[in-house]
Amino acid sequence: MTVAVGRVTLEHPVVNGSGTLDALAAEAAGLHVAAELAAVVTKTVTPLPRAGNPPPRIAETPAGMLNSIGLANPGIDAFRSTVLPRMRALGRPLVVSIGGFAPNQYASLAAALRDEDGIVALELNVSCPNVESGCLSIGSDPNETRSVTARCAEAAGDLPVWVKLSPNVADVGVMARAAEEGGADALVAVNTLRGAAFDRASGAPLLGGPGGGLSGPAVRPVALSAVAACRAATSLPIVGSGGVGSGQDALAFLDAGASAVAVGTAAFREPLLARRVREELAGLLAAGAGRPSRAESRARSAQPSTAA
Ligand code: FUM
Repeated sequence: MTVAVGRVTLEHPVVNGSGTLDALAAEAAGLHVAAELAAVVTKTVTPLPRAGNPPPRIAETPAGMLNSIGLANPGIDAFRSTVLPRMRALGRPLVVSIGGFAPNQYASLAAALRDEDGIVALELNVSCPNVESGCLSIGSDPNETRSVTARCAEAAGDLPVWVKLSPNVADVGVMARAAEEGGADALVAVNTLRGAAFDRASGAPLLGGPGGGLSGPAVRPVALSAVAACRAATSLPIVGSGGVGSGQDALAFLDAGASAVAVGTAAFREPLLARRVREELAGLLAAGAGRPSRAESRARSAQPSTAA
């Protein structure tokens, strides 16, 4: 089950999506979720502390969930002094998600984290739809994406840089290529799809923040399509993210071109989901040994027939 995501070797292909797991709180509650993950991905850290968006911050929708957290986090200084040492003590590889409101903020975060032990990669969040500036405004412009990736790749030293892409763009393949040109080691595809919901009785928005992001089974086909587009546009390894709730879902992401998958929304109901996904995927891969991969099938169908 070992997989390589660029320069990072993972024990198996299942990680968590940024912002969907408080691994420390889970541990305190006796749920050893981190142990089930090949790497623990942190909530996005920004240069300064952020209280986040006003409540309500989540709302259920048919086959999905909307969130508008607003990048609530303690800021990089408190993250390094307080959170990171406790996360390190979990004994799992850490991927730290970083976000900001201008390219130089990402680069300063990368520089601050480059020499910290236990971190195997940085994930650039250029795709959060729930803040009024930064993030998605960078990730929906190929020049900005290329430039912020290049600045972070330089500032991060030897630390691999993954870029988390948004489905809220006309062509995710263009953004994937920009990240590759900027020196990304891997892509994470995708963040949430912009969404909104309104209370039937009052007509008021169900979320308190300025935006909302849809996740869960409803977005899986969107995410699979984005992974396939990234696969076609670049040669970077991809972590597929969006509605993974079973080994079968994970296999679909591998078929689309991903090397690993992130679980998120479904783990709110089933905290140890990562274990089930990993076990089911292992079974499916063993049962399907010899099944041609999607890439092989494509290559075969592209070859001229030699039949008489
Ligand atoms: O609102 C949030 O903090 C969401 C972040 C994200 O989607 O990256």
